[in-house]
Amino acid sequence: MKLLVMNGPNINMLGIREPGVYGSQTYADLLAFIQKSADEEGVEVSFFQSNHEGALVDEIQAAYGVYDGIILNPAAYTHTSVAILDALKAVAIPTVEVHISDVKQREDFRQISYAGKACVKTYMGLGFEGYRQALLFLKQYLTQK
Ligand code: CA2
Repeated sequence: MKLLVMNGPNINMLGIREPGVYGSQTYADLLAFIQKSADEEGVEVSFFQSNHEGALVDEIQAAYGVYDGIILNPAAYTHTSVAILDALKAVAIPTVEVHISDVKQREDFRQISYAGKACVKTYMGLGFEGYRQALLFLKQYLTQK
């Protein structure tokens, strides 16, 4: 089982600012955490992070026929990007949306998720643990399919 873990803009800055919202661990710590979870579950993972909407769309398209599932934190593009939503619909790869913070408790402009409309599940407000929950969910979801 091959999963692609995608993160959007500024997630590479984790641990550098706003520790009150996103924690004090870095993006490298996040990758190490997910890799450890994947190894424990016998799942193959690849990682992709970009600050560019089109690059994220390109990567979703390139995932077609390669990955069984996607774990996606589109970051700020969650709330703006119909292009990412359309790409997810085009490839129809089971995708789980993850947010480190609890976006439901935050500003009005974070209350819409376009990408989430194409996702089979969403985890938010669990910190890094949300990515592990997404991995566990996809493993079960793809095994049952
Ligand atoms: O909670 C999440 O995971 C978010 O996707 C994070 C996005 C935000 O726009 C979404 O509404 C919720 C922002 C990621 C920015 O990450 C930073 C990291 C360090 C310092 C500042 C921002």
